Amino acid sequence: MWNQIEGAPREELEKLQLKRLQDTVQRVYHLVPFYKKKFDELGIRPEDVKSLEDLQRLPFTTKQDLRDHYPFGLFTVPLDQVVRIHSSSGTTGKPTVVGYTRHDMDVWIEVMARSMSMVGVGPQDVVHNAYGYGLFTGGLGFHYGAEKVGAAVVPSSGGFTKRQLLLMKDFGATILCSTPSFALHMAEVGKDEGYDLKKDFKIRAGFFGAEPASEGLRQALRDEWGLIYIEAYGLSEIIGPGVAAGCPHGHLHVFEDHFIPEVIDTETGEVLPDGKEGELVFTTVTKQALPIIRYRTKDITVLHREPCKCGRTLTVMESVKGRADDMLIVNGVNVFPSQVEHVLTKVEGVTPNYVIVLDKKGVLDKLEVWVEVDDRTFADGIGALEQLKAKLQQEMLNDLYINVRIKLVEPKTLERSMGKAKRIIDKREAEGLQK
Ligand code: DLL
Repeated sequence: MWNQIEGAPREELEKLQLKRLQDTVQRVYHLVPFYKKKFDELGIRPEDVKSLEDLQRLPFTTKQDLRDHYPFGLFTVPLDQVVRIHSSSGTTGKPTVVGYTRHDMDVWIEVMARSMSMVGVGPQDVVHNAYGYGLFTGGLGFHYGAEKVGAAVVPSSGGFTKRQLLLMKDFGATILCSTPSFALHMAEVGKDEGYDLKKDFKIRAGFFGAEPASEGLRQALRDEWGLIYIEAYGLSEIIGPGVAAGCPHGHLHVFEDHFIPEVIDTETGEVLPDGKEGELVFTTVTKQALPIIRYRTKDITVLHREPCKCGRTLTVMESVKGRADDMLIVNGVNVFPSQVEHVLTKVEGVTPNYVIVLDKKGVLDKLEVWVEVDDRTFADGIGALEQLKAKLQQEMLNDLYINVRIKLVEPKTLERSMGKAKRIIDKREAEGLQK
């Protein structure tokens, strides 16, 4: 454990959380007109926050609120105290802008160091960091965390897959940081280049995050690279990566002495008890430049609060199934892309490279999945492909209760992502836009 607080008794942790929450509420109320207005409308004064339960009475903050105050309207400090600015583009509208004071950077580096300590990353390690460097928080977040624990960081960023493989091998990288989809792509290119992934590389663990990954995809990465899969979770609005990190027992621990998690009913906004699935909401309690009260992440998960075998007492969040935005409702049945991915990883003959195409046929939604077959099955000819298609359709029906049209495509024809994979093509929206 990097910091003893990760294993502190719950009462001690909650006392700290309450004190920090009270300070944060005072801070935003007095320094940010947006929060003062919202609190006043609800008739809440900062002094009313007397227990952690009172958090539930506070207003939510959304991505739209950040956009409406673009670029620095929700900052609590003047720019001369800001030492870093990041931004995420999203698909529509203005980008979201986040800022850090020196203190915020120290918090971020601390939680990244805690994440890296999950598998004892230290001076003996070479960390190959293939998260994108730039406005995206992935690259620089992992970079500073790896330096903090004393590892040698290779800031390779995304892209240039063949060169990355060469450097990983020649520098003897022991840790890989990347999106799961890019790690899979690297494995594929590595094999094509004639590498023996387990013999030629020394990767012992990987920090994978920034997008959902099904259990099947995780297992494929473990098998291909022979590594320990550590999950990284976070979002720029809260700090970047380092909001939660997977321990060796596979539990994703939230660093809740800095970020308090809640799960709410997406429709009603009611807080749900532990064990119930809903939308994850975070309140930052130590951030200075951009503290956020009850930020709605749109990520769907479940919280658990039992102590873990690793010794941490921190709340565990289940791996995010997907974003509320990405949930597909196909003729009334809810489906996340990661569930489609999981089915694909169970069937021989296909690769977990896929795209979901949504279309409308009359009033009904039509869901088509384009899947890449592997080289061997492709060589087996038409009969084998027809059988594979029927099998996939049946498995989707068994697992997801929906009829899916499968389109098999040739090996290595779907676009590979260098960062977060784009899995959905929504033709329904495109048609709507044209009108
Ligand atoms: O993706 C930060 C990050 C970088 C996390 C590197 C982990 C590793 P954003 O670009 O702001 O920040 O995107 C945040 O990505 O709300 C989730 O929907 C998704 N996401 C992040 N981690 C995971 C994960 C970074 N482990 C959004 N599983 C979040 C599923 C994830 N989704």
